Amino acid sequence: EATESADEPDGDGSSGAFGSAIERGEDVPLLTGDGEYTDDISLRGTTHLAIRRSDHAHARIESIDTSDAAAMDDVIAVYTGEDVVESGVPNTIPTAWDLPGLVQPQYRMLATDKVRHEGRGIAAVVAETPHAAHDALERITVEYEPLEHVTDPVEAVERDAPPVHDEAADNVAFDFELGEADATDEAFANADQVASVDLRQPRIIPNAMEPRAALADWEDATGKLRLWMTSQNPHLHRMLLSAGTLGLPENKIQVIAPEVGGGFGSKIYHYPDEAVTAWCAMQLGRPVKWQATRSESYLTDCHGRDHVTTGEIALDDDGTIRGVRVETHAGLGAQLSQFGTATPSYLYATVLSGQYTIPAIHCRVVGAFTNTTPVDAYRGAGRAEGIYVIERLVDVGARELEMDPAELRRRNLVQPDEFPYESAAALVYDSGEYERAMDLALDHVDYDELRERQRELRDEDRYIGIGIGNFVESAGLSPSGLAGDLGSQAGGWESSIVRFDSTGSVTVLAGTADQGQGHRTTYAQIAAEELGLSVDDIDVVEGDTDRIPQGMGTYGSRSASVGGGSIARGAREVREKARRIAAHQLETSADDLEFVDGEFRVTGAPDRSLHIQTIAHEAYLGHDLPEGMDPGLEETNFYDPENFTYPFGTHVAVVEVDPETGEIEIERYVAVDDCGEIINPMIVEGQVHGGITQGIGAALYEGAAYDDNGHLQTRRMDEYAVPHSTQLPEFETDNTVTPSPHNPIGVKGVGESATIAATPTMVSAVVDALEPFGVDHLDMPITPESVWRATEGDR
Ligand code: PCD
Repeated sequence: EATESADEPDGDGSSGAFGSAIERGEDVPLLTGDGEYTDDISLRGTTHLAIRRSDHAHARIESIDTSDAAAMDDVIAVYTGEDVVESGVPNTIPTAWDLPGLVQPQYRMLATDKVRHEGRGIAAVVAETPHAAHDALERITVEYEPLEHVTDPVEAVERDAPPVHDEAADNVAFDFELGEADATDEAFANADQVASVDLRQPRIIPNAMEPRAALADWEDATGKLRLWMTSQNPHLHRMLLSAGTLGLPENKIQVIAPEVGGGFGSKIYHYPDEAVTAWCAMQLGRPVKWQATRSESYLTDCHGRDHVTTGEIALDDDGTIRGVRVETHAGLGAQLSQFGTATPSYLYATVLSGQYTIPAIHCRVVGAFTNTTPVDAYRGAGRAEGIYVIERLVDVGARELEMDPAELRRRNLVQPDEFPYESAAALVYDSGEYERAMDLALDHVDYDELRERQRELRDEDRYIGIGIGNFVESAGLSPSGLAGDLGSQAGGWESSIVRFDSTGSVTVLAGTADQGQGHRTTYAQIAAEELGLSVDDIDVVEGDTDRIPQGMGTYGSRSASVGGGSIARGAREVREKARRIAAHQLETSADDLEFVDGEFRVTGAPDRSLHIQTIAHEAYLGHDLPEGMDPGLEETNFYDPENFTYPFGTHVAVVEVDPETGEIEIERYVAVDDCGEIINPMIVEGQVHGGITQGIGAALYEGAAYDDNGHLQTRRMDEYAVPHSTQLPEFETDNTVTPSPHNPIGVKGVGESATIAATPTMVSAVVDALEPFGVDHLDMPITPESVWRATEGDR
């Protein structure tokens, strides 16, 4: 059931496009193998790049001998980090988010002096075939002086830990604080009860279906670089290549993201590898292609999470939350990835209020360098980690008070009339009806009856658990001014072009870049709605910086709200120009025109009308336009959101745990999500399914592990457990609709929501099942072994 919105899509609604479960037009080529991915693209004379990587966690490079490799058949060139330095390019992988006191060590395209994590690139081989390039890697001889290493973020900042960088002897990249320390201490001192939890959120490896890839083409005569790559944000890559690594003028770089097979955060960043690909093409004057292998991806795609946290919650006996205090050590890996600083600081600490009214919050985050793969955003980025902490705290708080966990949540929810709600963690939530979504989710499972059943089953030695996950997230990154105040080196706006072609079809060019989300369908729905057309009239173009001059890209669940907001605004401007042309040609005033079914009709004289597609034709003919009006019918729009959007919802999981075998069976999984106005319910449901799956993956199966030598142990798909469909229940999804009051089309993001919700929900469920065993918390991934160990004494 939808609430009324002041800010619904503005069209007349007659196209019916916005809000319907239109099938994804892009799927046919994707599902039949016709989609064109980076590796499918071939240029004449293409050569192939392979990268020699460090197999040490930490070592000084004594020498690199490339002569054997260079002499091999079909090998064209072998380069080391020194060659890149000598070429004189800026050679800097830049940080995109500054923090007070941040230590920013040098980060080059290829290592020169030291390697600081396993998988760090040290040499590049270009050959006629991919096989020749890979074979030659083994013939490069590298002599190392191994150094002591550290992989754990807490151990890294202990005294005597080996420094990853000389610039940060204590391995502290930043020491971040948010909230009021004194007020929080006072809240804790005055509260009736305090509960706490120590927890770890392990490293997650993104596992996009398509590993990263790049194809670079350098045209010497014009000094132009064309780079096809697996990018979530081609314009950002263009900027970072220009200002950071290669030093080419931005107008001499074209970045193209063709089909991209999933990203989940991992394809936001400017990695060394794609820059090396481009640099090699510039040296050789021939196209160069790099395609990561799966195990290369495990070693080099930015990992997610890696938090070690102590959280405390202060409560009164009646269940009122008085305060929350959190201290986290966040592993950053060996180098700072672009948003590696923002993810565990601002994106994390600011959601610690969750859906609750909490008067005092204080959070400290120590960002630590470790000899591991760099860490950055992974689906839910920061907000997933933060919501996990507050939801675990509410659960342990409920145990402490012996109160039902749903009841404790309910007593502290922010109420609908409190919006806009400014939390003690510095965010202003735009709108929400938390209790309505929570009730709906609990009704789906008949919560009270289920609790009854849980009690009965316990008498038979059967243990079911009911997990509840309430979430709210800051999506739609981000208002540019705010981002700038907090240290961002980039804006948070989005840009689009809405263009009528002269025969009446429409092209929408968008600065975002899809990796499977379905933008081509949903953007067409937005434009169709605003222009009174059918989605078939609209073609959507993304992912090419030469066709779409500006953009910020796809991450932080921003494309629907910021990208879609921009398209709606552009389409409205187009419609208003068309209205003025119609008024002129119908010899009436623009105010006297109604817009119905794509037609401007004179009020009271509906037979006098002009269709917007006819007007488009007139606009390009230019024969009969209003005095002073320029021909053409297209608008470029830049939309800078005034706030984040705040999707929310409640997920509920019902599990049965067998303490004898440790087996966890998911009986039911209910997700109620509120992402404001829904553009396409089928796509939203798909986003929720994928999100739940990744959340369950983190809770029960996934997690990267390093061994004592600093080697990644989970480097293949049979060593790193992503969930299989057979391990998942049928998901039961539902929605409430609370529009965002400030977004032009009332939408909020949804891409990350379910991952944020599912992880705490699942942990809550398993821990709830094990209450009779006195288990208050289990760290992820909760494996049968960890269940078995936790129940050992009591079985
Ligand atoms: N929607 C609708 N409605 C609403 C919302 C939304 O319909 N209300 C839809 C849209 O349009 C799109 C989708 O849905 O289509 C999504 O959206 P969003 O939320 O806005 O988001 P985006 O921006 O588009 O995207 C992004 C996200 C993220 S962030 C992530 S991680 C993930 C997700 O997305 N990734 C991915 N999802 C997905 N899917 C797929 N298929 N793939 C991928 O990769 Mo980050 O920051 O990067 O960490």
